[in-house]
Amino acid sequence: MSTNNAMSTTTTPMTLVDWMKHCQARIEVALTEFLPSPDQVPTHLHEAMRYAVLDGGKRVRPLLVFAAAQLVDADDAGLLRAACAVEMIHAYSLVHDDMPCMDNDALRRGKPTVHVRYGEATALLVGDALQSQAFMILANGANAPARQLRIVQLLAQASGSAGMCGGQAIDLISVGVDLTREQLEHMHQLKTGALLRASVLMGALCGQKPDGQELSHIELAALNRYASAIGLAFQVVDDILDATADSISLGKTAGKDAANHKPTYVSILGLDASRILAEQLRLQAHGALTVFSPSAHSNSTTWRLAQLADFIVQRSA
Ligand code: GRG
Repeated sequence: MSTNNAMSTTTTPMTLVDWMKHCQARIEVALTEFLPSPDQVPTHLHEAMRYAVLDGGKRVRPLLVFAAAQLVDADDAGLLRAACAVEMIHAYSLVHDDMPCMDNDALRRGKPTVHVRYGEATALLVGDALQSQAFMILANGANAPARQLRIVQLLAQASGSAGMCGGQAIDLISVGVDLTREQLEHMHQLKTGALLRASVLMGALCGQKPDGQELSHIELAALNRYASAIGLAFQVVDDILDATADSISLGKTAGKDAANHKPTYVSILGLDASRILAEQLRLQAHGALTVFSPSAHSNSTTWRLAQLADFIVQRSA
């Protein structure tokens, strides 16, 4: 069964949970293959890279790649490369974010952070090497060259100073600062939103539409609106969970935002208004998808994207 298939081999569509499990299993296998072998020298670095990436996390970004690829006829091998590349960038960002020079955290994905387990110097190198590995995976990809180049550009833009790194830089200088809601939104669109947006667009660029056409500007703009809404929703929910959930459920230290005097949606809007905002963003995401079909039903190409918007807002970890 294809990763990209919205339906099971029978006519009954897979539930979201089953589809996620199916995709997550395929992602795990592909990540295992795309990471350097732990037997390869320097073995301690390769072991630490695998520790950082494998066996943990929700894999939201790869799932978005798969879901967006349902709009096109995507080749499975190219799709897995895009999905694994974006997850490696995400894993690198978590490793660096957890280091003492940044967020200084000891728990990630329910286990000790990479610098706690392997030391700071190795953690720094793990992040660096994962970033290189992500682009190596894409460079060796089999998509049509023009689309593959666009995929590389999207990931580079989303992870660099105009995206995730830029957002992280703003985050680091915002501790204890009273940001406006607009400033907070800008920071999160870069820090978290950029990579989620890239995931959606990368998936959509993994093939052509069934009629052999490229996605139109109108369709790409709709995907951008969808991605902006879920990117922000992801962060609003992250802030809500940080304030309301416990460390065991989250697999990372809860309550850190308030403890570190970080501006968040909860600190600026309050808990109730943050929950209302998350729901509004979920509906905005659904609204953007109506360009493709008026409503998301189980045989529409946007069904999984719509379901992932729901998952992002309704998740508990
Ligand atoms: C160090 C360049 C650099 C960037 C760090 C992503 C990031 C930027 C920092 C992570 C800190 C953080 C808690 C951000 C909030 C949203 C977020 C990215 C949460 C973690 O993503 P999930 O929930 O994690 O998708 P899993 O473990 O499920 O993959």
